[in-house]
Amino acid sequence: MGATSKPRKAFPFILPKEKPERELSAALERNYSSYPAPRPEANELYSLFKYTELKGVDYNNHDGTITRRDPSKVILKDGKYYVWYTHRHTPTAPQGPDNCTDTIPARDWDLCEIWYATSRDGFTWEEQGVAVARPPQPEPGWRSVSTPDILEWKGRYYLYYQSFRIHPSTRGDDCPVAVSWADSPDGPWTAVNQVIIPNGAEDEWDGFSIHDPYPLVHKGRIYLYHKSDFDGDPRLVRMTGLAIADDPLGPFEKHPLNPVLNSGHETALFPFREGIAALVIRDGNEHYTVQYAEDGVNFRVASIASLMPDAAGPFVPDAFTDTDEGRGITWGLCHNTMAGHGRETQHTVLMRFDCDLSLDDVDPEMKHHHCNYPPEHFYRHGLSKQQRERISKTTREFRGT
Ligand code: AAL
Repeated sequence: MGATSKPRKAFPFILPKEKPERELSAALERNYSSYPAPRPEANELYSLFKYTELKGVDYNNHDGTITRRDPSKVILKDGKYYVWYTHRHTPTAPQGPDNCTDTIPARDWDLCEIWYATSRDGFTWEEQGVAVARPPQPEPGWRSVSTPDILEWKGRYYLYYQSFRIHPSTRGDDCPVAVSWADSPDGPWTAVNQVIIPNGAEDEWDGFSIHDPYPLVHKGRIYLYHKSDFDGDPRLVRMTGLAIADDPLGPFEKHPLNPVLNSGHETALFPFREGIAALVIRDGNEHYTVQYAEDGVNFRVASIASLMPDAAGPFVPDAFTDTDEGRGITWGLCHNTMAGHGRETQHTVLMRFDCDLSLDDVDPEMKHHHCNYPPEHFYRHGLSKQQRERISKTTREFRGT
């Protein structure tokens, strides 16, 4: 401030609800222009996430032989909730690429089938068994079918899923997306033996893997979001793209602006107001954010969250109603890949999550700004042996000993 300029009044104690008419720092400017509200409590796309263990599902004493993971969206039909997921029941836990066989899995989603469960309250689930089995060799999926999601379109149901012809450690977890259809969520499911979303060319972002298919109905069309792993230097980059069709069996047209989300892994999406909101959960610069795109394509960060659900499959009542007033979500199922009694028995369990990302429900407890973790939680993220050695070396050098 120059010696002659007028002293300015400090920023007010009460946070203005609207952007004040004054010069703002970049952070304050962003607080008013980038987020739906200047405080998280009033931000409809901000929430805490709370977790509950599911009742009714068994994991063989968590010995690693049973896994349930990558749940679909939850749908409600005739008073019952339905969910589909990857189910593995193998003689042992995954043994890695060098020790796997036709019955011993390489990875947690190898040698799997797609199973489903129903529930009256969303907490207790009754497993109903297989929805989509592995087809005979050499059809896509003979090695494993995994990571399903559901679409309801003109009274018929469609399950999109990853269909492996090689075990998922063979060449970077590559697989195409396949589809099966049924007239009822209870099946029977008919497999369509064709690749629904083909990979791009080898030098394109989706040249090798198309994972986590996630269909919604938007603007009268089928919007199918999916992830791809690419780049590979030093580790794969994960982003989310969009393919649009007028028929569930395609052709799906890849959006020219793909990838449409610069981060995310198993991204979950839902209609929100006139657009689409996304839970951008793991990986990338914008992991752990909730984002929003009025056009379903140009996403912007709407909130930053903690302890978000991995592989969320929310209950999205208006996923297929072609709404332009999306109401949001309050719960769903997700997974945690760290179950078991250590490395030898590591497997994945389904869990329930609750949140308030809804225009209808108001749950002030979900709008608190932080989660409290005990010290043990932090110590579990401890230093590796190599890190301890590096730190000791640097410390010795620093102290000159
Ligand atoms: C998940 C998903 C896909 C991957 C594997 C099983 O995180 O992204 O489904 O292929 O892991």
